[in-house]
Amino acid sequence: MPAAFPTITKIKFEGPASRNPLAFKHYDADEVVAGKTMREHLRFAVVYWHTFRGTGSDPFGAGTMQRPWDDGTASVANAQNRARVAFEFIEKLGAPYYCWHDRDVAPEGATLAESNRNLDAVAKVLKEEQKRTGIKLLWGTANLFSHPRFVHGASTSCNADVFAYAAAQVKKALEVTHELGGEGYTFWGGREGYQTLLNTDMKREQAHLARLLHLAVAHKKQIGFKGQFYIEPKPKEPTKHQYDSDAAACLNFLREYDLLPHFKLNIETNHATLAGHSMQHELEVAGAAGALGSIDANTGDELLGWDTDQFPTNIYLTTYTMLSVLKYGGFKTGGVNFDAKVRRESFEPVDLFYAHIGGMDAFARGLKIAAAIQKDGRLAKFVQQRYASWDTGIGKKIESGKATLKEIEAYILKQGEVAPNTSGRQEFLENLINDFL
Ligand code: XUL
Ligand code: CO
Repeated sequence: MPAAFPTITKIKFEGPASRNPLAFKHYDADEVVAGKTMREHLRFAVVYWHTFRGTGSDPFGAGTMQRPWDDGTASVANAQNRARVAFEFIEKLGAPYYCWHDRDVAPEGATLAESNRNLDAVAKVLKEEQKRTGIKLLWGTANLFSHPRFVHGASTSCNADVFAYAAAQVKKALEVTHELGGEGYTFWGGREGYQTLLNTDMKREQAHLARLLHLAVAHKKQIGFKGQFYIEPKPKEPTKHQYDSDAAACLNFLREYDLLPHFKLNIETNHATLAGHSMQHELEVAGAAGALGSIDANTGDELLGWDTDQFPTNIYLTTYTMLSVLKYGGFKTGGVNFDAKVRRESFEPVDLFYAHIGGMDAFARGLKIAAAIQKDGRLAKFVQQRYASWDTGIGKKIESGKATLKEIEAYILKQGEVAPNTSGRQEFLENLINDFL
């Protein structure tokens, strides 16, 4: 097979002074930062659906992407060829992982049996390529939203047969993920939500979603799949309201249905924005619950109110993201999956390289800056000292649950008035962060 990117060789680290657009300026995979290499910290994953299936179409116009290796057919042979191209790309880029939906890697057939055969045929090539290159699968997932059968949702459909179809599809996607040594499996509720409450039994739909997840947990055990399960919050799009709306809603749902021990969250930046939160907020909600699993690193456009899935280039964003990731002990099974697409106007194959190099460099800088802030210690110390009144005396007693309201009242009656509060020092802390950028 001729090379798909014949003029591009392996992307190297050349350092910040380099002016080569096809080189890393900051991501040096082997450089040790805070005790681990950057490769181990960041665990970058290339996303199959946007990078190899994205056409550049939008609601106003057709696809624009130039992908000379693609013959434009939905044949298995084309999908297998595309898989080889994907590995040429990922290998030249030097990312250690990739992620897919079942229907991105292999074409949907006329029946589930045919779709499963197609998936097996492409998975065979994926497995060969993983072996040849050492690139691994960060997570797999099933596309339960593109086909018209999922018009009313998948597990939350009003039609039980649609639930059954979705469950069967999840079973197969789990098995293929397992076969390919996937380190995780993600559930994003593509159409698990509603357009209008007038036709919706919300309680029943949510119970059905939980049922699917319980079935997946049971099947995972049965086939001996040890990978991590993730839920990916998103508040809306394509439905008006998605049940997995944000990290807090996902955690509440998982707790209510006794699923929390089996799941962590895959937090996506642009989904946080759509939920009216910052990425850091979502990471902190997940991290505090011990459920920070992985991230989808795309960002939105501040002036557009939809999921634009852009590559991350904002150093503040990557710094705050990595501050939270480091704070909660770093990625275990998860990583930085881009889930981003090049702009419709960036249609040449080389743009895929520029996009990923930029995202990887932005995260490398974020990691280095966050590690330096952590090592400096002033930020963490400030927060610790801010709560010092809880470490002794009445604070300690209240926190540990040993004080009654009566005792607390007696304490404050004796005290008279509380000691003056100290400043929150937001500006001081913002300046402190800037010292490291
Ligand atoms: C959609 C989205 C998905 C999930 C995987 O907004 O982020 O692509 O990451 O299904
Ligand atoms: Co995503």
